[in-house]
Amino acid sequence: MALPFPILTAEEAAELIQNGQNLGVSGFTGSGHPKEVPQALARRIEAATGRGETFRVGLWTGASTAPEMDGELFKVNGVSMRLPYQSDPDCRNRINAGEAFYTDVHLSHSAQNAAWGHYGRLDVALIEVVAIKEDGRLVPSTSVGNNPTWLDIADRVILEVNTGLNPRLEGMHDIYRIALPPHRQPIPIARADDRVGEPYLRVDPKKVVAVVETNCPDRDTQFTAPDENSRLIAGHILDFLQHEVKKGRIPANLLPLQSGVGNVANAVMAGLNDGPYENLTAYTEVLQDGMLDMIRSGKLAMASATAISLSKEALVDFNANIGEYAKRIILRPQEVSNHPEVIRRLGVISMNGMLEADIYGNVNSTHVLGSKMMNGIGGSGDFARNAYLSIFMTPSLAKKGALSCIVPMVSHVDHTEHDVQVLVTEHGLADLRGLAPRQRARLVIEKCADPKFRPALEDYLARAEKTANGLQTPHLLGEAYDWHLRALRGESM
Ligand code: 0RQ
Repeated sequence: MALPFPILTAEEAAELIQNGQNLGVSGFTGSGHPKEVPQALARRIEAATGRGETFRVGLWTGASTAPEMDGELFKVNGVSMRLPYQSDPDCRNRINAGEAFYTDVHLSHSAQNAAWGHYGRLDVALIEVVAIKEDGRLVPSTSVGNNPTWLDIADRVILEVNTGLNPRLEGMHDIYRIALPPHRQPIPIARADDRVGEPYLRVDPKKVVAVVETNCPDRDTQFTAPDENSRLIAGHILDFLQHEVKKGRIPANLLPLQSGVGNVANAVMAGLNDGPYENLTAYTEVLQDGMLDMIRSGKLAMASATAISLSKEALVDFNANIGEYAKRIILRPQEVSNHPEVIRRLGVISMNGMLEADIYGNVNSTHVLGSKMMNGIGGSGDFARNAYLSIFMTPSLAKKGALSCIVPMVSHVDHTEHDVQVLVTEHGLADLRGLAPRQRARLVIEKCADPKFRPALEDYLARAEKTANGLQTPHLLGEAYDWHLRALRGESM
């Protein structure tokens, strides 16, 4: 059956998007985003603003995208509201200049919030796919993200069919739909490798107003070789996991792993790949190079994620051996990959980066010096609250040693002391489970703080214990943020 979808150019499709509309766009950590319509839209916005007209859209994605999407649209100041996670420098600059609003929301919540209408009406879904089947089902791209929901709730749909992607991605996805309450049922995933849905996205054909053919690769993610700090952090985590296995608290093949984005996370994977493990599994959001290496070496039996985000070299390997990888990778909607119910049931071991932690174990993942947005909470909260083990890691110092990543009180809280079980820096690992705040503070200072800042933290704690108005979580409220104030003045903390 030939589908009656209009085949349009990117320019023609961009003409279908109007000022003030909300766009639900595919894309998660630089993979699976539309490549050409956003650029055509940016040109249309630039032309309109050149004529003195206002042209701005709301932009909802799965997570971060790439320069040809967030970058182009934010360069022309064409986005009034962005959610739920971003990492593009142009996007970040507009947010921090107050020129665009940003709603930083847990990745697992974004689809249901949108379906409930909390973000307003979704006018257009703009989704990259690998192919459209004869019966209208869609072969998803390198990320699934929020696509099922965007396709469901949008008034109109524009599809980018990217022939540059590997057609053998077909079959790798598992699209399971979660109904809204009161119709919600348990998600029947009991193991990370359970398939519970179907490999295709579905769309009401009447809503499809344009199909645009593209032939573009995903953004490639650059990973640097693990630096000394990353290797040390990875080493502490590996020793800790080994200790937990010996204690009989986790099995020899560990529990399903979730790993955040970036070089430290990748270094931990490299460490695990060299470790004594077999038959590991992953229940995570993003599959990066490190996990691909582990699948290739046979250490990682399978990985469930919502996106594949690889370097150029890893992508070559992925495409060359996709038949083998397809047996071991499942890509799910992000409301399933990040679902609290499944994360809790599987007992995930969660490892995420952070900007700073305080001596009591509260973690700031998002705001530089309290006010300035970095990327967003992403999936870190979905995992931290519900994981069997929630681990946060960072080098102990930032900005050439001027900033301590261990502070008396974090300048913004993303993960509270109740959700943070383990803190790790290059100096050591603090296992906070079962400890009261003052016990935690001693351990965090001893194990995680850089020696340069340790005496000042010890002094803060000692004076707080003497003079605070209570000894559960002693603080010197007039002084707690002096560290950040010094940094804001350009001084060392
Ligand atoms: O800034 O590049 O301008 O120098 O923060 O720091 O050390 O490169 O760390 O790449 O591992 O990212 C929390 C941002 C860490 C990331 C964060 C400055 C530092 C540098 C980055 P410059 P690094 P990483 C799964 C899970 C939230 C989302 C998440 C993140 C920049 O891990 O976005 O976990 N997490 N999702 O100089 C001020 C400090 C600082 C600091 C570092 N204490 N104060 N600035 N920096 N520490 C993925 C998804 O959810 C999609």
